Amino acid sequence: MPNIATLMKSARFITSAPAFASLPRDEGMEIAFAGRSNAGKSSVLNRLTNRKELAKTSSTPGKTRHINLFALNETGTIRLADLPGYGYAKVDVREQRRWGDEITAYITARESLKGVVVVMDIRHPLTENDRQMLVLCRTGGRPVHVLLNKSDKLTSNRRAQTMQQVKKELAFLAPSATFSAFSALKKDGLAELQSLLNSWVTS
Ligand SMILES: Nc1nc2c(ncn2[C@@H]2O[C@H](COP(=O)(O)OP(=O)(O)OP(=O)(O)O)[C@@H](O)[C@H]2O)c(=O)[nH]1
Ligand SMILES: [Mg+2]
Repeated sequence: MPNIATLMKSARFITSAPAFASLPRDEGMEIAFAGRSNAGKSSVLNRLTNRKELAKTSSTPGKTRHINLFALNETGTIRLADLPGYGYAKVDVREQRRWGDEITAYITARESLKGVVVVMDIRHPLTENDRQMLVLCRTGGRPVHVLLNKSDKLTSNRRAQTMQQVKKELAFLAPSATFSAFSALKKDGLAELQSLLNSWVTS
């Protein structure tokens, strides 16, 4: 199998599923991107695939409302999933709860799911919803990587402090989780993320 970094360049949109039940067949491998609304999930996907607008990004939180799937190979057996963001206050409670249920179903039951990248804004890491997501992944036995995005927003000192803090908290919350700093804007941390994703699909 070619390196995932190479496959990413030929990523194409497959479908936008309004619910877990409407996802395409559960075969092959999938890597999901989860996280708080506006943390930068779609921007991270665009950076990985080197495409400006493969996944729709927005300065208005709550943009991604469906599970958006992208294929990395011709047959669609290697896929990326852009999950709807959580924790956006303006989405009404019923809708938030429904999405909580859909994401729970996805994380626990999607057999092709090889790992979950939980994208966080490095300035506000490990919110209550992020913690719930980590617990959910742990329950579902999914490998997790915490991606501390928007690292360009912090000085290198503050970044190092945050990394230390996150390391401590993860030791309790999700001992097997890995983490790294990233900037979808500046490409910082790209090679590290690519190599991690590659290990998920080749393991
Ligand atoms: N400075 C900076 N801004 C970023 C970075 N990544 C994303 N952004 C900005 O953050 C905002 C939200 O990015 P999205 O990628 O749309 O976030 P999302 O997590 O997909 O949001 P939802 O789809 O609403 O859940 C946009 O204005 C992006 O331009 C980054 O690394 N650095
Ligand atoms: Mg999005």
